[in-house]
Amino acid sequence: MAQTDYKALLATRMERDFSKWAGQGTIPEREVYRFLHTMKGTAGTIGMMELSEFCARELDVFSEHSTELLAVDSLEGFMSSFRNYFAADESASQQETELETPEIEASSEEALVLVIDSDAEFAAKLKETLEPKGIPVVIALDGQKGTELFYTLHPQMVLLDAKLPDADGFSLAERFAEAGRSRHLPLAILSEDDRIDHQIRAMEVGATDFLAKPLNMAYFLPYLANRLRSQEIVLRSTRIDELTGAGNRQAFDEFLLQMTNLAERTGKPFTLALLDLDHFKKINDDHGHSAGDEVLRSFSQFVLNLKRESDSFFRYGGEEFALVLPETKPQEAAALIDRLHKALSETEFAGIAPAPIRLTFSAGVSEYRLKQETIVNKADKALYQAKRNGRNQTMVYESEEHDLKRKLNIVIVDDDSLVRKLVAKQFSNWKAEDFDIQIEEYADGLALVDSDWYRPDENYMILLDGVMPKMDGLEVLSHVRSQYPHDNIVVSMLTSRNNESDIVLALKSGADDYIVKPFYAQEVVARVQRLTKRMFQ
Ligand code: GH3
Ligand code: MG
Repeated sequence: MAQTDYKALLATRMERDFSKWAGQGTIPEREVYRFLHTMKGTAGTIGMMELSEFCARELDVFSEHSTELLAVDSLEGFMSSFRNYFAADESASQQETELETPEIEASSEEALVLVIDSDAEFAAKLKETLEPKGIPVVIALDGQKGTELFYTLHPQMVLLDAKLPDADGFSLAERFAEAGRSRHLPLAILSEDDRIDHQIRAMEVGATDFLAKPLNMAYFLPYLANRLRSQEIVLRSTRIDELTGAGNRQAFDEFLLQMTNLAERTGKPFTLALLDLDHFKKINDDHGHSAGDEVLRSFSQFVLNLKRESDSFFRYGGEEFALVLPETKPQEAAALIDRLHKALSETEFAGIAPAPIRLTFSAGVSEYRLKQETIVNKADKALYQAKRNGRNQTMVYESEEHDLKRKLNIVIVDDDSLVRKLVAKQFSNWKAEDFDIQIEEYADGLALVDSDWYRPDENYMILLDGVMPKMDGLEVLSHVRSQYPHDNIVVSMLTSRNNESDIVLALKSGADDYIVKPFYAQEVVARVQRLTKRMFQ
């Protein structure tokens, strides 16, 4: 649909509201407020920026909580201003925004910045400054959420306030610095108190920088670019994952390329196995992330000791490892890996937690044959099958018939049908390699909550409007967070950002992210791709 069609739809809806008002003679002030609020978001989303700004100004005049009744006659000027924005010749002067977009490709791995700061206004300002420059930002308002996001999202940079409501920023920095060392993570401690002993402490705990608040943005932007660039350069030049001693992702990518080239030249196939620890998250939850790190180290050493000389072992990411087995058939590889399973079942890892820890892993195996470049993808699908079959086992990728993609449900909850349509349409262009995508729309919170939407073995990305009739976004959010597990549900609030408390409440109530209205649907899709890629893969 082109922008003009959306504009026509919006005009029709507006006229429907106006004629309803005319029939009533009077209308509650809060209804006018709600009308403006919705108009503001939708107009901005479909590119009618002037109308959106007009609504924003008018919103200051009306109150959301008023009980007053307004005479419709007194709103005539107000209504004709609206109609003027839709006048036919205006479409020429209005800047056309192309909403029809080409097919979307999955976004590549790019820098993600994690801001951990209880000052939501400050964090939001960073987010809203960096994102237009192509650097996505995710916010945590306390140490606990910050830790969770740090380990799940693997950010390329962390900005951490020294004072957090539930943790000492310096101690947290010490843990992150240790865990992030293998990826040369830039980690800045921020504080209003820039006394020298604070700065010294930041360096002692392993932060790479100390930044005084308020930040000087003119300095901050080049600083950030500088840090991200050097991290990339260092990463490209290192081969070993410092935490585990396995080869790192960079080494894996290069090695795989060499192996495929060799296989194509010589016709000698090789096999790839992806190994993923089972229920690893529980170790973090039960014993803390340092114990989790220790387990990763122990597991890696365990495999390095038992693997054949000719096999190469890498940390693929998080708690997932890769084993490349040259001149080995998949069934042979599976037998080898089953020997690892057996040896691991006889091993206890002591000294990490109060009681010895036992581990299992699942593995997916795929053979490289000529001209099949998606070997990682196939091993990953086999791994997914191994998980679905109950974990602690090896699966060999057989054929495309058995492809089992992860299910990702994009759930759009917004009372504005135009916004729903726009966003849903944009998502329908997403041809995801790794996910089977389903788009679901709900007209309000109650419609979602009352429906049978949840299936435990699927993943969910919920895009949740803040202001809705019957049950507003925050109520839906609290319901979802209290009734369902966090692991497979990512929630992003769509907020009109009337004030700071909207965002604070959303993040405090368990939202993982927020998107400010008005937004462009393409932006929403790009954000969702990034988040889901990191959260669910
Ligand atoms: P499954 O059996 O399905 O694989 O479950 P799981 O818990 O192992 O997998 P899931 O993907 O749900 O969680 C993986 C967790 O690993 C999430 C993340 O917090 C944690 N993690 C990732 N990288 C690191 C790391 O470097 N150190 C620590 N301590 N934890 C990590
Ligand atoms: Mg796992």
